[in-house]
Amino acid sequence: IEVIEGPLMEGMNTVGDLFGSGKMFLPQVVKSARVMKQAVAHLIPFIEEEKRLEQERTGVVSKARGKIVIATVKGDVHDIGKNIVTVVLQCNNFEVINMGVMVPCADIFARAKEENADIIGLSGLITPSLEEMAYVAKEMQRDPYFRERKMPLLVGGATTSRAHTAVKIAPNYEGPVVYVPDASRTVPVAQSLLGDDEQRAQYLAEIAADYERIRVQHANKKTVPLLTLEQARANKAKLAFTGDCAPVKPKFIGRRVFANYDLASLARYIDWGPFFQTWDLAGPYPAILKDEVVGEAASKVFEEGQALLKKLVEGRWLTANGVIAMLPANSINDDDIEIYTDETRSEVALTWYGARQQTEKPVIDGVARPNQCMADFIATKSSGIADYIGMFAVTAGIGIEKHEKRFEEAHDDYSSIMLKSLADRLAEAFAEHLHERVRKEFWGYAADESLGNDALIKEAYRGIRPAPGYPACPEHTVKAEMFKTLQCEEIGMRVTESFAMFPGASVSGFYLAHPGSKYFTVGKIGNDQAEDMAARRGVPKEDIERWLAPNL
Ligand code: B12
Repeated sequence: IEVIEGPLMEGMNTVGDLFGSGKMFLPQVVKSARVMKQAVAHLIPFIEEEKRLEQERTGVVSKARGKIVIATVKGDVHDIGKNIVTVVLQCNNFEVINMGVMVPCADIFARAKEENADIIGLSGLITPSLEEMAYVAKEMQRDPYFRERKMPLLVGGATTSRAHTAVKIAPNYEGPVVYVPDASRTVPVAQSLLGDDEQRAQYLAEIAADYERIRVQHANKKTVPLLTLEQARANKAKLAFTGDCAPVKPKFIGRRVFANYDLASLARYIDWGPFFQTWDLAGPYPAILKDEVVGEAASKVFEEGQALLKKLVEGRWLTANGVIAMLPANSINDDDIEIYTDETRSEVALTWYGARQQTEKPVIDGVARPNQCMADFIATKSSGIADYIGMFAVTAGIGIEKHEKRFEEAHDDYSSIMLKSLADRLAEAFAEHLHERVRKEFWGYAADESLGNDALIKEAYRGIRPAPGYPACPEHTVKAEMFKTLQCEEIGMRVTESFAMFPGASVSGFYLAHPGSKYFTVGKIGNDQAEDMAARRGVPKEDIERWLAPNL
């Protein structure tokens, strides 16, 4: 205990202070934590014995600063952010029980009770997880164990926000609910929540006032003027589907599987930008390597990332599998894309229901900008023009568990997080690379395209690769049908009940080839569109309201 509480804790406190004041960066913190964890693991048998003797002697049970049960919610597979938060809290002498991913509410509750936890922390990356978090808060309210203790609930992860937490999660539970934007903020928040009564009361009052302000602002928010769905449709993007813009028939119709894809060829397509985002280092790549503030930390983590990448490629640690399909398609009902099983176009494989922009568009040089929808980029069925669409699902995460486990057993969170972030990069690189092959070979509408990686990252090619969940197509549910059509189980991929993909390092989406197709943000849509979509899909309007909640 002396070794831990003396030199090791002193070291970690220095790391914590430097991190808190922006003089040290996340990779260094996670690495320092590795030293601490490995040392503690070595000392634990001795400590347990000492603790037992000490307890026997004094009757006093020593305690960490607080115990936090943390989990990625049901249906969501992402855990890099949550694992980083775990490490940072542990560095600061909090005891953290990290329950992993896709954890149902009941399991979180059972564990929190069993461990006599002080705080519950939830993480989520995609929008369906927001709803699950609101559900957990409701259940905490229903359960007297949490309600009476007013056990704090922390909320974090890429799609969560202060506004969403204040408006949609906090009102469900009378205990404190706090949104935490990043790992470095977690420590002061946990400290305040578990501090002495006065500190806690003051912090809770601040949070309550802040969230109340947000709720009032939200309620009074001037709603952006929306067109009716009918008006928006009348102002759709009107593209030509003849001449140079006539649809090109893909080289094959149907599905093609790419199993055990060569990792070295994928590594060349990596976009390193988001890699630094994972490590909380801000700035564009490659300039970030020379950045005055974060350059040194960025260069180091980059170098170590490259080294692990080399190892995992050479040692074939991961299996990359993918599947694509090229299918006939036409747009129907203005906003939807009907995708057919074959050229007879008699049997529908699936319909991709689209959301259309409804905000009023500016008029530039006398021309109103269009109210776009993905369906605008595919020829209408009534035009009689035979158009096509592509679909893909790729993963680079098969086989990752074994290596993650190995690192975790060695108390090496740094390498475990590094490995996950590289698997994610490879999955994206796979999507980029297959898309290039689709344009040049399988669809073949850009056979002589010749672009370097920078140009690919800047999307300087014809056509787009929208992924369900992205701003142009914010609705995730289509993945269930895509996965059926692509027969993804054959390549070891599946969707969860919240439409996240498993393994985590996976990407899926559509290929659109029209030269005028581009990404856009759907943004706010109206109630009339929710009603119309419910009717088109034959589902209750409440389902649409749930699936498109952030847009409504
Ligand atoms: C890298 C990335 C990926 C990686 C995986 C990321 C990962 N492993 O976490 C890959 C390439 C696999 C991926 C795939 C997809 N992605 Co993505 N992805 C991103 C990106 C660019 C960065 C996310 C990231 O890694 N950030 C760094 C980590 C460390 O941050 P973090 O997880 O948020 O955690 C920090 C904090 O949030 C906080 N925190 C996190 N959890 C907790 C918990 C507690 C208790 C506390 C206190 C704090 C806390 O602390 C952490 C450390 O500071 C974001 C865009 C963005 N700007 O965020 C999109 C984004 C998250 N992705 C998105 C989508 C849609 C997808 C896909 C569904 C697309 C698709 N159809 O293929 C898939 C889903 C994959 C699956 N398995 O289901 C959307 C989600 C939006 C939505 N509407 O749902 C985003 C926001 C992009 C966008 N603008 O549309 N993605």
